[in-house]
Amino acid sequence: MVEVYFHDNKDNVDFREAHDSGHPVSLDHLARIGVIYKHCSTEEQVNEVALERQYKNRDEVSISSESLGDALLPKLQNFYAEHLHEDEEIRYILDGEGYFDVRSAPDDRWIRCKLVRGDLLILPAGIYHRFTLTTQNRVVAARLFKEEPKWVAHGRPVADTLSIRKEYLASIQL
Ligand code: KMT
Ligand code: NI
Repeated sequence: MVEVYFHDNKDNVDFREAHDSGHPVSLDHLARIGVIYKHCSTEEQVNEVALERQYKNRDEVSISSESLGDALLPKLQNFYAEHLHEDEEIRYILDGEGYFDVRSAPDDRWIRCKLVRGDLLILPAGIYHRFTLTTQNRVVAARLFKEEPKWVAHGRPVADTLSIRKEYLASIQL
């Protein structure tokens, strides 16, 4: 089951550590910034969510030193750079675990979601986020896309000027 809390913002410690500030965040708070959490014990349930929300594509990624070797660290550094996408996206954990950090608004604080097997997160288009493994160092996840996968990750602060960012901020109740 997911754990959600404010990140402690300590940048001198490995980003795969828990970084738990001790301040929990409710699923309601997540929903207010457009992030939806669900637990799906079967892939059937994932398919239902995908169908409901009209998702057309998906892939599966395995992120670990076994699957990526020396490419793991550069990949993690990429995932951990704050960015947004222009489409809503679903992430579903098939095995292992990972942290999705999402930016709260309007306070701009990092909220850390620790996802384990069976956890599903819907990230709205235009939300700033980043991803990392836990100290378990391994995740297998399904990534679902509404349309063709849009890999472009728009970094901050350039992405502040994108219309999708403005639309996102307008869509949440601040
Ligand atoms: C993202 O959008 O940052 C990601 O999909 C990270 C990897 S998915 C486990
Ligand atoms: Ni992303």
